[in-house]
Amino acid sequence: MITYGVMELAPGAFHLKQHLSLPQQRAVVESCRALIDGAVPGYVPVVRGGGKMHVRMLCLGRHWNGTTYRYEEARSDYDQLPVPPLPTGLRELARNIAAAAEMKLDPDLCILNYYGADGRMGLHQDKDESAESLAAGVPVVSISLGDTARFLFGGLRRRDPVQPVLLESGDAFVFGGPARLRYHGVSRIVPATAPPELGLDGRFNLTFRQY
Ligand SMILES: O=C(O)CCC(=O)C(=O)O
Repeated sequence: MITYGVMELAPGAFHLKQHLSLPQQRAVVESCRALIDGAVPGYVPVVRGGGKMHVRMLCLGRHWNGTTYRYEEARSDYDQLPVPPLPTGLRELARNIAAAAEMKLDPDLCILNYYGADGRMGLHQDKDESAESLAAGVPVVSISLGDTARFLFGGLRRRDPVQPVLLESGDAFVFGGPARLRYHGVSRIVPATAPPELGLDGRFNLTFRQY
């Protein structure tokens, strides 16, 4: 049975509002801070065509290369450093969130993004995971922490209408099965909306995937 508080936005797409308690949010924020300012720090990717992304990114488990759109072991598009491992606790958290939406995910990678006040992300599909994973509709699990984001959830074609969804601190969003390849993005961050207890300016978002 799908857990109470889980809203199905489209077949296979679930918004789990306030899924993480404040102490859980605080713990994940601390991990994000330590990771993104750690020995292999977050950076602003430059993508194919030369544009800079509007987030600071750190990949865990596998590195997503913004120029080849492929996963790799070391950051060959940036500083050649090996990708840090995906911490077990985060992996377990994502697995449990997928289960709350009655989906199965055993993540081996996570993309951690930090959005400042002017952070955003254009509409895109998450389609660089393995053909098997995509064909099976293995879900992406997303966790939002800090400032609210105006998340856009679209269809399977770029020109399909998009549904705006406010993702607040502690929310999770799961999209798999028939929703796995839906377009999505973040049009803006709503500054100063983070719970004060987190001491966070801006927003962390983690998307867990199974290659
Ligand atoms: O920040 C978000 O909510 C979405 C992030 C995203 O789409 C991605 O990392 O591919």
